[in-house]
Amino acid sequence: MTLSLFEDAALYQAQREELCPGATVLRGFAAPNEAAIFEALGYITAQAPFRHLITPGGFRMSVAMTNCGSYGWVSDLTGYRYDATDPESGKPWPGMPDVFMNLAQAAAASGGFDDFEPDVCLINRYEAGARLSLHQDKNERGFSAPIVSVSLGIPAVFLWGGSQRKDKPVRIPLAHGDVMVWGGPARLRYHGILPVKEGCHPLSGAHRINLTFRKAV
Ligand code: MD3
Ligand code: FE
Repeated sequence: MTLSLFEDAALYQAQREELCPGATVLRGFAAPNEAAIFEALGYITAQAPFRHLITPGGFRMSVAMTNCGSYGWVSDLTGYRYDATDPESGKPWPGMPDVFMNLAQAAAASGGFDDFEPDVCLINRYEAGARLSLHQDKNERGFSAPIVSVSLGIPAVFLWGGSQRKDKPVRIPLAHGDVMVWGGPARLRYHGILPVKEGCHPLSGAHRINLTFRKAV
């Protein structure tokens, strides 16, 4: 049996873990929509292929990225920013598919944040060995909206830190379909992803894909 996103709230309730005020893990929340999500990813990456961005410090990121929505997160030697144009194509980013928007809004509401209106979906692709070191997400214009993150494909270990870089992070395993909502007091916590182990998933092959929905502007 396949449940739609909006069915059986009681079942999802049982899968909800509140890590701290404002931070909620929704285990398997995206799984019912996996086929539509991967179909949409195909359209997005045909227009805006995954690429390895360069950090302001001159390093090539091990995570490959692309975006959809009104803006996209980009990095180059001049810094990090949100831009309405894909610098590779000179065109606007692909639009946010309905299945993405509906999933992000349903997850935000389930995490306690009504009226989430994301204008960016940053899409991260990890291959074996790729990682994201501890950082804060603070390129957005405001921090009142939550961030919704969707894990797809091969598993990874999420590092959930504190409000200072030196705070020792807690390790949280993330599997295909898991969704996390970060808002309120949790919004500016340090976080990262440990180097991803080799694996294979029927929908993503050797990759882990992460969607992060943000209100950037
Ligand atoms: C906690 N991505 O793209 S998503 C990122 O799995 C990013 O690709 C990771 O961190 C990934 O910036 C982690 C989970 C996440 C996203 C944003 C957060 C956790 C967060 C913002 C504040 C606190
Ligand atoms: Fe982040």
